[in-house]
Amino acid sequence: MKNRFLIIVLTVFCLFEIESIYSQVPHRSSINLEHGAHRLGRRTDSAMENWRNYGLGQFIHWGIYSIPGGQWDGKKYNGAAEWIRSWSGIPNNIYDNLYQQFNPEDFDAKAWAKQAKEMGARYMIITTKHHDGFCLWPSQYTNYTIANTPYKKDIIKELVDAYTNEGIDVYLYFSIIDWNYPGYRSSIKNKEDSLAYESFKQFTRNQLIELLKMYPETKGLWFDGTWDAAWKEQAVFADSLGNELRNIIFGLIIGSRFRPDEFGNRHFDANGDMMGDYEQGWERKIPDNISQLSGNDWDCVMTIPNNQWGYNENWDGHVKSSFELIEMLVKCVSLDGNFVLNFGPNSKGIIRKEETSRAKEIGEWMKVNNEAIYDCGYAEVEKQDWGYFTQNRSSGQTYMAVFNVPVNGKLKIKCPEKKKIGRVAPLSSPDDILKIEKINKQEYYIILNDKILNTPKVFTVEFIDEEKKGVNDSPKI
Ligand code: JFZ
Repeated sequence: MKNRFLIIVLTVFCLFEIESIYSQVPHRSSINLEHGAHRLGRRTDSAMENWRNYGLGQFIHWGIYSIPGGQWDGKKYNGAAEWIRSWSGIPNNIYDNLYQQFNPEDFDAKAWAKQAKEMGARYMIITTKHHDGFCLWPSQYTNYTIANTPYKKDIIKELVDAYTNEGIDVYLYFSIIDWNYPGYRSSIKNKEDSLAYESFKQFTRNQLIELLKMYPETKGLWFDGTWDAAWKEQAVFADSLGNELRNIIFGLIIGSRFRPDEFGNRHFDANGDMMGDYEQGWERKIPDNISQLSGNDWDCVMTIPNNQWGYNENWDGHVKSSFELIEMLVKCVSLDGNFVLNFGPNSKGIIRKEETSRAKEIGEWMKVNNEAIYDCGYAEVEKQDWGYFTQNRSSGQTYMAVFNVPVNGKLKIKCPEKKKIGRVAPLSSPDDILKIEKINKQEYYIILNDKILNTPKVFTVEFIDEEKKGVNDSPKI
């Protein structure tokens, strides 16, 4: 009796052990999914190649949350300003009537677009509707829109036109969560909820189709607010809606924060494969190395303060400097991603001075160095502590972006296998070829002329096949 018990215990233990061993081994499981990933690996069409090569983008969070600007009735809301409606410090009925005061008299779409262009942004994402449900376009499916504010004019159209004119591609942010629509539910608990949610789904579908038809220049949709239990049950609906939207605009780009699979998994399906065209989970964070990305396209969306997207009068805590933001941009590109910097204009339509100065400083750096950003991605060279390598995807040109100069003023480089180092020169003065010192097989020092840099500096670097002769074949040291 005792023995039988022991055998059962041991068998159960072994089964669990085997299970836990296997669950640690990355493997392609064979779960048959109808609404999982529809493609393995990257999209290779020209629309997606264009997306991949942007490097730098601009995010804009604008809506009626810019009126309270993170405070109400003399009290400060501790969360992100665009979430203020969810706070007990401001009654819903007051918030939901703020639109009657929304009148951004100083809004100048052309000036915003020009500023973004000068910063070096090649795409822009605008909040058409955030979680509060207020629409910056005159949607015919709700009264809660810009058309019913004193401003009246279609802000999305003004922005789409202005940015498109500057050659900046426009993407529409759309929140599935909608705190204003009566049929919206975060979870479905009974028959009434289920009926209400059906009307909400149709409303969502109508609005999305409306947006793509009204703004056919749109290159993609940036979805948000898809974490609700109710939405996680919508694999069938969301999958078919995605297909419908892709049929309206050819090449439309939709990230991984949109549809769930039939098990309610988000971003990655039950087999671990990414759903959507790029990974949308890098929010205010950047991966440390390329292996974390499993070969997927991705973008990083970043705030200048800690976590404020919409306008907040008080930026508490650390506010990132332009150099910090430039380093983030370069790091993203070095790991094959895009970097998208957020702006939160105020209720008058003014972009605050802290954002304007960063846009200007990033732009100044980009004017000199954009060659190391645009059309660039991961270079197969081991990263060193002084900064990052990037590589042009068509020409193969490799760049070194230097942020930290070692005290000896020498930058170590480990050459890829079967390569040796050729010419290294500053991007801004290509004739000032730098001296090179060989340390070991495959290891070199680049000797800098100035140990103190007052701005992140970019160098072009040549890697040549070992058997071929290059400019710096026998470096004169
Ligand atoms: C969402 C919004 O709630 C927020 O207001 C803002 O619009 C931002 C861009 O998106 O916030 C998120 C969404 C996802 C994560 C974190 C914040 N996430 O995956 O870590």
